[in-house]
Amino acid sequence: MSEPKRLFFALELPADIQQQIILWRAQHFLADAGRPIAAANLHLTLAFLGAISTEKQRALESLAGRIRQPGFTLTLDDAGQWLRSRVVWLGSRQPPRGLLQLADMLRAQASRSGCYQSPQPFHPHITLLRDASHAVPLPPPGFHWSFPVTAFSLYESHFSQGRTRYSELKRWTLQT
Ligand code: 2AM
Repeated sequence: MSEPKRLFFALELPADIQQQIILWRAQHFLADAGRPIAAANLHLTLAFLGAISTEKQRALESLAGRIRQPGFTLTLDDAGQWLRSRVVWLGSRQPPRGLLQLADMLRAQASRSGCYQSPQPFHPHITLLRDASHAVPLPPPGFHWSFPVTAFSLYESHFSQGRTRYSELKRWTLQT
């Protein structure tokens, strides 16, 4: 039997926006603010699944494939810090309804399949810095990225040689 994998559903960010975000981050955060997430690892988690067996993975993939939902536009215009989880994040002042519906659906499917889901409301965010244990000044408002979301994906998180890598396992297209 294969080892359980650490999986999550997430939205990918377009590569040009990942690059713009890391340039903006370098301009607005000091080097000691926290550990920066690599451009290619910037993503927005919809539902975290934890360590999942192949059998449960297949069941969750089949449920995800039944989701019928239109795409939406995501705007990133908010930033904050959670001192408890030592994370600095980028998010949306007004998350689109489509994003909240998609995350709710995936979280409900995960929960019904026995994956623990926090009862806390979903707070869509893209982690920019980890290990940010001291309060950091946040960039002035006015930053803004917008892009169409046309798909969501299942990712595996691997940790090896001190680095985390995410690989996309499967992708589902949203309706146009
Ligand atoms: P984070 O960036 O806020 O830490 C892969 O680890 C992704 O899953 C990250 O986006 C991470 O969110 C999220 N994640 C990891 N552990 C989690 C948990 N226990 N609950 C919810 N999301 C989690």
